[in-house]
Amino acid sequence: MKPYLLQNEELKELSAKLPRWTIFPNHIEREFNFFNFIEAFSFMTKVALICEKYNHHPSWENTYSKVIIKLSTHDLGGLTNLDQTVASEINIICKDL
Ligand code: H2B
Repeated sequence: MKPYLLQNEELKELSAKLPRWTIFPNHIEREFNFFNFIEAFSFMTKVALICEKYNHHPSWENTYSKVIIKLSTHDLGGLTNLDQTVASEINIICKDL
């Protein structure tokens, strides 16, 4: 998938398309809370596979049962369709949260 910077109209629609993500000018971010570290790390493993599929990698942090994921496209200096796609797939694997 070739990345392109999201344009004004697409940025306006982003929060509706990505429930539970917070939209910032140059990145999007979501916090996930699990029951324990193993659940959190298992989730991170699934996310890693999604990221590898798109060759698009998050900035993230994990503290015990909490995972914070930040997505941005460093190569283009902003938010792209790749960030949106990866975030959508992450939302699919954690529908219940
Ligand atoms: N991940 C993210 N989040 N942004 C990028 O611009 C990016 C990436 N670029 N993963 C990729 C790797 C690129 O640098 C390599 C060379 O394919």
